[in-house]
Amino acid sequence: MATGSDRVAVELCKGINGLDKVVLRESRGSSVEVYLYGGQVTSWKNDHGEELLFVSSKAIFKPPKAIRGGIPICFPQFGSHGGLEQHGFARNRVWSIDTDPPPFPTVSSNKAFIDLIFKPTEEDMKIWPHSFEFRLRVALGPGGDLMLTSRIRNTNADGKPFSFTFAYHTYFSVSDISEVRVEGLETLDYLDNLQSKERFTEQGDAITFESEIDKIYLSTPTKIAILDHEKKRTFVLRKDGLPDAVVWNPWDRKAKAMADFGDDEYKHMLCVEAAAVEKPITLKPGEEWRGRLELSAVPSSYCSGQLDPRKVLLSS
Ligand code: TA6
Repeated sequence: MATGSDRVAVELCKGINGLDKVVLRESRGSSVEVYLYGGQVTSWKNDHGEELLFVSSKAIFKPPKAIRGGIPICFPQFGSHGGLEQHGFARNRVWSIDTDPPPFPTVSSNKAFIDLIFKPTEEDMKIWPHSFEFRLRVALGPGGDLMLTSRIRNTNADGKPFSFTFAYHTYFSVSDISEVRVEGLETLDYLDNLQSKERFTEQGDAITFESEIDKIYLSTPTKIAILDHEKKRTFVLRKDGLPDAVVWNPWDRKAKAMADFGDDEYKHMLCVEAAAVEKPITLKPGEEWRGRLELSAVPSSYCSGQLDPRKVLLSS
C-alpha cells in the first residue's frame, strides 16, 4: 500500500453501481470518499483506517434515491420546510468536478481536496424556478480533519432574489447510541419535529439518547462536541454561516419503517447537522452565500479528563 507522500491525494474512480466517486488521501493515512451523485461524502477514515461516518448496510446507491448515510446535502430546502421534496433535490442530482473554481477564500498547502459544482437543469428549474451555481469544496486536512465549504451564488438573469434553507446532514458512526452525549446545545431553544415543530427550551445538561429524537436547535454555538464514551472518541463539529443544528436518531420503530436502513442500525449512528433552517437565506442576483463545516475526531475520555468537552467548546 502506498504510504507517506506517494499516496495519491486525489483519485477519480468508480464506486458502487459504477457511480463516479473521488477518493482523497492524506499522507498520514486518513481518507475521504465523495460521490458525484449528490456531491455526497460517504466515507471519512482516520489515519488508523477506522470509518468515522455511518452509511447504512441497506443504503441504495441508485438515482433517484438519496444515499442513506455519510453527509447528504439538503438544498434548496431542509426537511419539509417548503413545497419541494423532502430535503430538496441537490442530494439526488449528479454533480460535476469544477475544473475552474473561482479563487478560494483561504489559501492552504493542502493537496487533498476536490471542487464540485451543481447547476440546475431546465427540469430542476420547473420545480424551483431559480438559476444558481453551487460550488462545494471537500478537503482533508493534514491532521485528518474534514472540511466542507459550500458557495451558492444567485445567477438569476431576471433580477429575482431567492431564499433557501440548508443542512449538512451528517451521519456520525457511534459505538452505542445509549453511551453518546452531545455537548454545546444545553439550554437552547429548539423546534421539535416530533411535536409539529413546536418550540421548546432544552434542559441544562448534555444531551443523551434513550428514544427517537428529531430536533432543530436554534442559534447554536459554532462548536458542538459529540462524545462516544465507548470508543473514547470525541467528534468536534465547527460551523460557519450555519446558525442552527439538527439532531436526529430514528430509534427502533422508524428504523424498521425505512427500507434503506437496518432495524438495529439506529444503535450505531447519530445525525448532528449544521444547518440554516429557522431563518431562510436570501440572495439577490450576483450575491453569494458561504456555509462551512469542519469535522475533527479526537481521542477522548470523559472521565479521564483527557478531553473535557467544556474545555473543547471553550477553546478556539
Ligand atoms: O434531519 C432530520 C430529518 O429531517 C428527519 O425528520 C428524518 O426524516 C431525516 O431527516 C431523514 O430524512 P430522509 O428524507 O433522508 O429519510
